Amino acid sequence: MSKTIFILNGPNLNLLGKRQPEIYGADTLDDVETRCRALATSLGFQIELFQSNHEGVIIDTIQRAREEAAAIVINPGAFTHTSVAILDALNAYDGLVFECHISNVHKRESFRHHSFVSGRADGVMAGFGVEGYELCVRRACSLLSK
Ligand code: CA2
Repeated sequence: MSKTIFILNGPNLNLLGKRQPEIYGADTLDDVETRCRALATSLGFQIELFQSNHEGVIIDTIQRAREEAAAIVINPGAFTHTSVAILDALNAYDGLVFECHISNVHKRESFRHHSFVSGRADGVMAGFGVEGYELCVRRACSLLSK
């Protein structure tokens, strides 16, 4: 079984730590990658972190995960609330899926309350800041080690 976990990030998450720190915090995506990699390595796994502003690229990466990753941690960004295509790609993936939102989407505008991804996810994280990514990686490693 693959020991790789893909961490996928959708549109605008390349701006993490650079804009709107009051909502998304001061850590960058590079910081998230460093911490998730250290955690995964300590638990005997490896991570690959991706970010794209393009829906098709995210779908291509989910399809690649079918061959290369035992779990996906995904923050689809705004595509969470719009993309049936990302849901279809995740439904074609057999491994574990964790949905991770930095902010508590349920405390925000009503259009952020619905997620197309949640119905496929094995777990959903929202409002734990960027620590949520590490919690998802920890859970994935725990389930994959059983
Ligand atoms: O809370 C989350 O993680 C979100 O997935 C973030 C998305 C938003 O559309 C979702 O409703 C909730 C937005 C990502 C934008 O990321 C930025 C980060 C820093 C500065 C500006 C945008």
